[in-house]
Amino acid sequence: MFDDDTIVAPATTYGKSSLNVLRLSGKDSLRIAAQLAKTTLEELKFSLPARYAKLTKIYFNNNDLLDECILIYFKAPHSYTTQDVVEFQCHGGNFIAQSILQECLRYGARLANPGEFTKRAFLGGRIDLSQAQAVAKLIESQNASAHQMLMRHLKGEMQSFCENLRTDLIALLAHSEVFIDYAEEELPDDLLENLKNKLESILKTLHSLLEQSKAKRTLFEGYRLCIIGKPNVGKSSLLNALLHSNRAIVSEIAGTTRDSIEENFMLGGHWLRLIDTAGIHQTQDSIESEGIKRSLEKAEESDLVLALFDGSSDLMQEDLQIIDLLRTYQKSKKVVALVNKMDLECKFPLKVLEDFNPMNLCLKGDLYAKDSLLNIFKKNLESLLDSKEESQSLLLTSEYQFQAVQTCIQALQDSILPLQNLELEIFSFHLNEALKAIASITKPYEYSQMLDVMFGDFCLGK
Ligand SMILES: Nc1nc2c(ncn2[C@@H]2O[C@H](COP(=O)(O)OP(=O)(O)OP(=O)(O)O)[C@@H](O)[C@H]2O)c(=O)[nH]1
Ligand SMILES: [Mg+2]
Repeated sequence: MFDDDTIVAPATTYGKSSLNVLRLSGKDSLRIAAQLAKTTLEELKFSLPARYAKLTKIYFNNNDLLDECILIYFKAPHSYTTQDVVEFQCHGGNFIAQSILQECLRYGARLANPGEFTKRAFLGGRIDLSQAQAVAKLIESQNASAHQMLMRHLKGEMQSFCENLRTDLIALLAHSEVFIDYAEEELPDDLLENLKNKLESILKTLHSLLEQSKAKRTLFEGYRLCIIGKPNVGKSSLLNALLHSNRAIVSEIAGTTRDSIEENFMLGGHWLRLIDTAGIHQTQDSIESEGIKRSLEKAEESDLVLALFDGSSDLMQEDLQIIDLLRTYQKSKKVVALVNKMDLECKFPLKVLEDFNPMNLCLKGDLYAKDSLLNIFKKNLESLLDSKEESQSLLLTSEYQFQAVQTCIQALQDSILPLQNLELEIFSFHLNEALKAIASITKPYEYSQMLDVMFGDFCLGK
């Protein structure tokens, strides 16, 4: 599975920046670096001790000076990939980094596949699969809590969890194997009870891991917040206020927003996707109807619905429709009711929203004053998201881990009946399946194709 090639890739994205980093990994890394520095392997080995940063002139087109780079040599096995690694820290911009890459290719390196550095770290035994997946997810992590959980995976907590589970399963298996050849009447009286209790306790642990992880899934995917309401209540004004920009058109004409508008923004430690939608109301206009259909779809797909009501207007049929929607959404997601335009005389019967603990809002005037209603709402929203994310327990972080745990649970459930019938061979067979599923979270050595697919999700250079 370990190929012999020396690979190269940029570790930073190209663009206007002061520095770029490229990495070479493999047995020829130092030789290739020496060729770029127009020196011999021996001289470079002498002048570039492992783990020291050295300012080095790099040449291209044979003799033209390209850049002065910082070179760092990580000697195998003390590197990320466990192989010889040379890191080039060059000046920013596309040209220098691209030219270094081209020179490395010319001297025999191959362009790394996405995730290949981490794949080598895994194959070299430096990290296990749960840690490798944490690396991939860390790069995309959307909020502080997700980052914290991924760091726990990276530090090896998932590895320890799987090892403990494996030890328990092996103990169960050993117990069963000992008695496989015994006749039923020779079996200890409490054997069935003992095995059943152990099995149930393992299943309980796995179920709780799965349930908690399902509940916190949005932690790793980022929250989607959808703003809904009848026309003209201030949905687009809220989007603009949260983004600090005039992203959406705001006007006193009802039906201004025809199609949904999506933007990302940061609130506290949370990276959110905010969706402004077309106002929900009865209409014969086919374009407006399509917009409203989309509003409902967006609300359906989101994790949190912000429903806006106009405090300066009487209760209308559309408001009742929105309240009905909130009751339905409440079953599967968080909903927040907001009564806007509180700078005007309040005509809206707030009582109809009492089940939703509505918050007052005003999107006119000094929005960003410390005690503005917008700021109070933002603080409340932040703590709502914090409480949604709070988790002391370890969580599964990828679809792959979910599947492995589900397979393990299934295998253990399949083992219950044979255990009750004292068919210990079949019981052991299912336990082995459960063991395989758990091992696949950290060390699935036998699945080389699967590894390619999994590491393919990484970005280049990691
Ligand atoms: N007085 C007052 N006017 C507001 C407030 N918030 C928004 N408005 C005004 O209400 C009108 C409608 O605001 P929008 O943000 O376009 O409302 P919308 O819900 O996006 O409307 P549609 O896109 O048509 O569904 C605009 O004239 C805003 O300036 C507020 O808190 N107080
Ligand atoms: Mg609008």
